[in-house]
Amino acid sequence: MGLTSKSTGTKILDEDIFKNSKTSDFTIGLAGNPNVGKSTVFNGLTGMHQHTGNWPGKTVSNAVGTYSYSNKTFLLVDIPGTYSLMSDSEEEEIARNYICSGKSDLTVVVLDATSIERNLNLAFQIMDITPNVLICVNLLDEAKKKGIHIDFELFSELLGVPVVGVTARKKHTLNKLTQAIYDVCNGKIKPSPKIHFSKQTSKSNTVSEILKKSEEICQKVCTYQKQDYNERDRKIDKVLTSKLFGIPIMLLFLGLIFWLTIEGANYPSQLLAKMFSALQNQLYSLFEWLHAPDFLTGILIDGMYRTLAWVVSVMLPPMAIFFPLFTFLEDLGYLPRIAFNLDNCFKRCCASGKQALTMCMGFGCNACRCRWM
Ligand SMILES: Nc1nc2c(ncn2[C@@H]2O[C@H](COP(=O)(O)OP(=O)(O)OP(=O)(O)O)[C@@H](O)[C@H]2O)c(=O)[nH]1
Ligand SMILES: [Mg+2]
Repeated sequence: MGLTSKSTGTKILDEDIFKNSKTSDFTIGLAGNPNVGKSTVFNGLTGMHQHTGNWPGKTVSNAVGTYSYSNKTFLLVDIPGTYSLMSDSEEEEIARNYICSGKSDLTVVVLDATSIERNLNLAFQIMDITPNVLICVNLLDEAKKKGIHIDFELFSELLGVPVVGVTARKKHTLNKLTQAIYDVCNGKIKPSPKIHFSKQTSKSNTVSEILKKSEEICQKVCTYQKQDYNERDRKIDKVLTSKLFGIPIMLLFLGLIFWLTIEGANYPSQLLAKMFSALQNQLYSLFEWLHAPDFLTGILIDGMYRTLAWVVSVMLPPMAIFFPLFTFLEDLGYLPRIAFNLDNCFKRCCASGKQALTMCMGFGCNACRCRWM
């Protein structure tokens, strides 16, 4: 049983999903909290290149791709991350609308293996809407590093729906997921959720009861080599997101990155400009030797070559410095903290802290625009 995949484009509207679903045997929605690896799972299954990034809010619209497994075609919908079906940011509304629309034959809820307790809240809400749920616990490599062990059989038994564990970055680990999706879609496995968010809340009339239930499940299915596995991260988090130090540390980091980018880019920019200028003289000599007409020299060297050389020498060095530095902050896991620190401030102008990150990236283009003007 081989897996073949086919991409069908990104940023798809709901009508397009409907059209595509007609040509596929099953439609699968990929839901979950932000930054749990949904797009990485999506890319692994469909062979597409959806943008992934270590910060919440990377995917802001539905994207679709298809893959085939055992003579069946599956349409996979990568939904923007959301913490709850009650959230109200634009991309979270897109997620909620799609999940609640009932357009999927199966909803795969992706959980972060290192924060199962927090992630389960959304899973319960989805199980309340549809019984056709499969839980995919991702980031098993990170969980292993932290000494977290998960009993998948017990997990599945307690929830009443199939649970599989994957490390989406390693494609071969997705085989279990493809098999489980196939089995559920073909009726070999029948999910039957045991916990219902709405029923529980009406009984006890409090959401905290549900949270207690999510906590109980976690205690049963997760075993920790070190109980204080999260202690160091929490201490660092407290400082990085504190009211007193959060913003100054953020300004320091971003200031340092911009300074390194602006100052550091001058040297390679000058070097590239000199190199292109030397090459330009050689090109003039070549065109003269070829007796090329003036208008051709004007178009090709004065026009195309000089513009291209100028753009490359001005734009390439800042990008070559800024993006690796930004990726370094991303790999450190600092970007979601920036989003958190700026959330209040951004909310005042009806935006979200997550937008700060794309805004930071946009600064490079603003600077270039100013120079052009
Ligand atoms: N170590 C590790 N990292 C992973 C794994 N899967 C995804 N990641 C990383 O986790 C980060 C988030 O992945 P995405 O696929 O963008 O997450 P997402 O759930 O689509 O995020 P949103 O679109 O913001 O909701 C990226 O940096 C991925 O490279 C995994 O199995 N192991
Ligand atoms: Mg995504």
